[in-house]
Amino acid sequence: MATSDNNVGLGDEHVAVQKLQPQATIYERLLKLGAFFKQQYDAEPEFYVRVPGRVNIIGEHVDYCGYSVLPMAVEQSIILAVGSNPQKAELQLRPLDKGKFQSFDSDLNALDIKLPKTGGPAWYNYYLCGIKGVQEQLGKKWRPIGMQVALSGNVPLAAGLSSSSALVSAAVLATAHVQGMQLDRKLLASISASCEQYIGTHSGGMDQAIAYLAKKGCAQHIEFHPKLKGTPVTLPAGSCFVVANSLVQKKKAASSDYNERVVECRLATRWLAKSQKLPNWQDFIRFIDLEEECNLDNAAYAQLIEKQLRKSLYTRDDICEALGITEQQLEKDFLTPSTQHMQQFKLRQRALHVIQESGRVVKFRQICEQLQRRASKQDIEQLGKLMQQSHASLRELYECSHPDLERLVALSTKQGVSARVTGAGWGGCIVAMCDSVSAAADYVKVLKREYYAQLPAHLLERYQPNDFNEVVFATVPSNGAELFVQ
Ligand code: NG1
Ligand code: MG
Repeated sequence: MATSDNNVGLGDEHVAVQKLQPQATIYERLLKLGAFFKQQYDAEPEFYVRVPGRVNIIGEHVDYCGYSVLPMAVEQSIILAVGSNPQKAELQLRPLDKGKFQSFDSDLNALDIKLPKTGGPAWYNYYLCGIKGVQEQLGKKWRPIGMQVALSGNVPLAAGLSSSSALVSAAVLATAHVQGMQLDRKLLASISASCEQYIGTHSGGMDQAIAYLAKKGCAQHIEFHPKLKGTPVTLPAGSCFVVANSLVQKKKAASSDYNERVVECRLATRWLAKSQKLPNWQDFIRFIDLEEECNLDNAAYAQLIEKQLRKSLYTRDDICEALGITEQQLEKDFLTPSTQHMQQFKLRQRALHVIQESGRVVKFRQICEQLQRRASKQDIEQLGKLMQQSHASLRELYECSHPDLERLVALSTKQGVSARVTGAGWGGCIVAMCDSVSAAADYVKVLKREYYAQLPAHLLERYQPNDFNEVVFATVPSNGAELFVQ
């Protein structure tokens, strides 16, 4: 294997090759996976990879418009045990968690990412995306080195905690290491973000960025423009963030909801650029580029949107006429493969959400920084308000909530806890901010009693009474991607 031993001593901008120590929090999980690897391949793994899921504290549906986000890594992660074979260009994937997933084998010289018309792609396609990403990055330097992989994950699936990106990012890290690349965190995050698009979701880069840039003990303010940058943000002392899974699964890649929002944002940007009579208005599809070009502050941007875009729906004809394009051009230049059916578009609502949410992210970071200097009750309350406003905007303007998420948020509000949908929405999890560890414990108890114990029978039978610790839990910020050798 041409592993990247040259990562030793490169500092924390690179993924270090660490010796696996019994003190490591996931030691037991890795050993169990190692034993499974041995059973499958009759050999010891050469290395292990761990990539966490994430919870986004604020900044939802803004990354693909170029705006910053404020996530933290959770403790739940995807882990891989990996061996390599330069003699045989074969990929072998063996999931430890049987039942949910099937084994998968493929010739590395004939990788094929299959996107079915309905139902969403099979799980191993996420791994294939990662390989393809590294292959494209290396170009002529790529060598088809076989990989034997055993894998296991405890990030809840389709829950907005980014299990998909954890898998893609883990595949990128394992492949990059087998190929002998330097494991630069930002580069690997960008590769992971671009290659996950092969799954068909036109997402931004939040999940892959936090998967690599996360640091234990703090959230990260992640900026994408003009280039990827992570700044650690210390969350208020004593605060405790709780994640609660509504148990409504949203398989994003199996639906067009997400890409529909991406399309509406692109169209709104182009429309606004034209309204400003910019000579190069046809170049704009991201809100942030227009903001820069016109030197708009957050309030002025919101005013521009309210002035130029109406509340009611836009038809295809409205858009084509205003932008001077044909329907074919609309389909080719703006609609993605999964959104070719779109007939109507909401522009003002989507644009307002993105611009106002981007302002809330900046404010949230500022307040956290102020709190480092002097603790103030009003500042903490202000953080809670920002989270509530974010949720209201996602429900009203972005329309990506769900009745069960609304029930969770209403229960939180009743407890005096600020909560919001986290991740893409339409199901999945909420994130809630509690003032203290003990307040979080009380809050979790209430959710167990008022939400989880009341679940419909088909969901309830999957859990022991009073044992919902995997679906509602307090979380502390964990490390980003790690690589271990024994
Ligand atoms: P989820 O659905 O939580 O994995 C998605 C996107 C993010 C971001 C959020 C919404 C992917 C891989 N991730 O996250 O980039 O746009 O929605 O803020 O699709
Ligand atoms: Mg996802």
